[in-house]
Amino acid sequence: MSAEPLEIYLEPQDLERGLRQDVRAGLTAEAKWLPPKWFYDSRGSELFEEITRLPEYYPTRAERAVLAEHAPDVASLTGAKTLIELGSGSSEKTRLLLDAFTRRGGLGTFVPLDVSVSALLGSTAQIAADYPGLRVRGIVGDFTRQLDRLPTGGGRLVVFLGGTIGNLLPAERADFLAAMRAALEVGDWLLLGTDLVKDPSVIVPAYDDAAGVTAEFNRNVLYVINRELGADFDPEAFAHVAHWDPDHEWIEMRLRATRPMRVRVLDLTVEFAAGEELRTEVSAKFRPEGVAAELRDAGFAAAQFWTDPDGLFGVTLAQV
Ligand code: AVJ
Repeated sequence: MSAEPLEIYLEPQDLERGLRQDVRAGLTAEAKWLPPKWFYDSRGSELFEEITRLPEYYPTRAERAVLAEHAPDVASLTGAKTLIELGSGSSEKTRLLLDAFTRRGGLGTFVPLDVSVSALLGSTAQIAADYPGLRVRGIVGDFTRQLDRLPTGGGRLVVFLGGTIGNLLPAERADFLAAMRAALEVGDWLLLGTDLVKDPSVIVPAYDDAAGVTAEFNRNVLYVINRELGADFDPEAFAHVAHWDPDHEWIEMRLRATRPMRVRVLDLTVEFAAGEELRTEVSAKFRPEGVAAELRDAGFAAAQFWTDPDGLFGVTLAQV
């Protein structure tokens, strides 16, 4: 079957309004920040795919190892009819699940949801071609906002991989998991990927690679704002910073102004002092007991917790 036309719940004008709101809120704050979702235009999505292949970036490989081992368990335990993937990107690792479901039989529909139209167009066409008989319904949406638009009807498995849940701050995470629970019915399942707390000497290089791909990915958000909002950032005048916060157990990406700058964006003039940092991403790392507790607080029961052989990355299967 060919993929169905993308269902669009985030029109370009909604995206642009969201970007304007975030830029205004983040760049007028005392400590400047931008949310990470704006990295992912087509260039940013490509750079992220390149990151997943870097020697230092272990999460993708570790999560793939878990899925390679346990995808058949996911298929048999859930017996899902519909697989929904939030923040699907290329859906590359999800193929391990689709393969297991194909061998088992019974999965009828795959629903990837992402903010990136370019990523979805590529992934839905390829998956539809490679899994004949599978209905592929791509949804353009924001996983924090479009949970009420997911297909209904039970027999659902929602997968949220890559550790992307770590991009949410703790309070946002609680809201997100509660909304997820509310969107599901008793008997539905959630498969959640979480990067695990480990020595910062392993984490920091994953976010500050030798080849500079992550630095380019980080600066891409400034190119996006220049293009979409007509701003005049000089992205190359910002240095990439990866900072491990031991109290919160998260890594932050920041952009550090290498000289004083004045940036025009929207109706704002934004001043940067030399050395001032703009936070562009939080990527939280988890402890297994913490993941279970957060899921329990949101009304899920953790059924299985798996890690890769090196214990780098955790995947939890939970049920409502
Ligand atoms: C796609 C959110 C899982 O936090 O590790 C990669 C994004 N940022 N390198 C992550 C990212 C810097 C990634 N997630």
